[in-house]
Amino acid sequence: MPFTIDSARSIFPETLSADAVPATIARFTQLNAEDQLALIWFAYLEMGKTITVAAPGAANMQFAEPTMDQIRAMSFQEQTQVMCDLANRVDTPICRTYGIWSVNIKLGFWYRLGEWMEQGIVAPIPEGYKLSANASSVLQAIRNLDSGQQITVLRNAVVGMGFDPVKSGENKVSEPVVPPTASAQRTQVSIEGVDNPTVLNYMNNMNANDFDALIELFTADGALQAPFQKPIVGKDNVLRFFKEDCQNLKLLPERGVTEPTEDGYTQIKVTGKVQTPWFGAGVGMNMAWRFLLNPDGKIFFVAIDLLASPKELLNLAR
Ligand code: ECH
Ligand code: GLY
Ligand code: GLY
Repeated sequence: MPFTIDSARSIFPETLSADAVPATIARFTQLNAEDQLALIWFAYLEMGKTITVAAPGAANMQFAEPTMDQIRAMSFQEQTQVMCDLANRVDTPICRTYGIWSVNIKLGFWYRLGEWMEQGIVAPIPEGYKLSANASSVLQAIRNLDSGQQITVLRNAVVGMGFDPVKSGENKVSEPVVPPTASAQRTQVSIEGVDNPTVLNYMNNMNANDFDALIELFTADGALQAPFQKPIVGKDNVLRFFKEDCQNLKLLPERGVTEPTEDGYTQIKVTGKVQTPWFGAGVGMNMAWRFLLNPDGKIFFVAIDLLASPKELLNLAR
């Protein structure tokens, strides 16, 4: 076999991903808990002026409810302690519960806490709170990002909180899986420069939440690399990721390039936009997909990158 997962990761090396996102997260993580919470509060309020976040569905929140009720019943001081513990990743029962929630449940939890902070049910950020100089500079760095990068920073900040001693894969708590879109209601993408059926089926099955069909496009040892993550390897793990973290995404691929490579393998790069159910059409993230298909047309590797700038949408160089 001419490729390993590791060598596949560097196909289309010219692709410029948004390194400002992990760089900002790294700086954010260095801040103390009070600054982290206040910074996100300020960033979230500012972003709320231009983009609208969708309330999580009730069915998606049922797993967080007991914890939410517990927090609601606490004093302001206790609530502040819980939020600081989450930011500090302390080993507490609530931080462990939070640690095994899927990304969407974590986001939904904070969405609800934010509402409660506004309504005076949960301890607010103290009036007149002054960010440290470092925190102000991180907030400014976030302001300078495009909206797709901003929401990725917020998401990754929330994902990093809590305590997960084993980085649980299997025993994650996640929302119910929605049924796939009925055939008659499905949309079909078209991609300028790409007519490869595997790639088109990948986009169409993802858009239809048809993860059982989607996973059959992969080789048994195939891998998927999400933005700023290590590859997820093997069909079982990739399928679990789809069901947990990929519901109701909207993939809007625009253009791409296909080229044969070693031993009958094919590499295909596609660029376009992606929308998350949290922001819908309000935020179009500039993305690239870098596929490596085996001689049978199965996906051996696909990397999904958040691009550094809209200019990168036109960069199809190998
Ligand atoms: C408050 C103050 C105290 C602290 C906190 C607060 C609340 C913060 C809140 C934040 C909410 C943030 C949200 C962010 C959502 C971001 C979603 C993103 C989604 C990106 C998805 C992508 C998908 C790409 C993929 C593709 C594939 O082909 C394969 C799969 C996959 C204010 C209280 C914390 C409430 C809601 C960035 C890019 C295309 C890789 C998934
Ligand atoms: N409203 C976004 C979600 O529940 O996934
Ligand atoms: N940060 C993008 C994702 O993995 O969903």
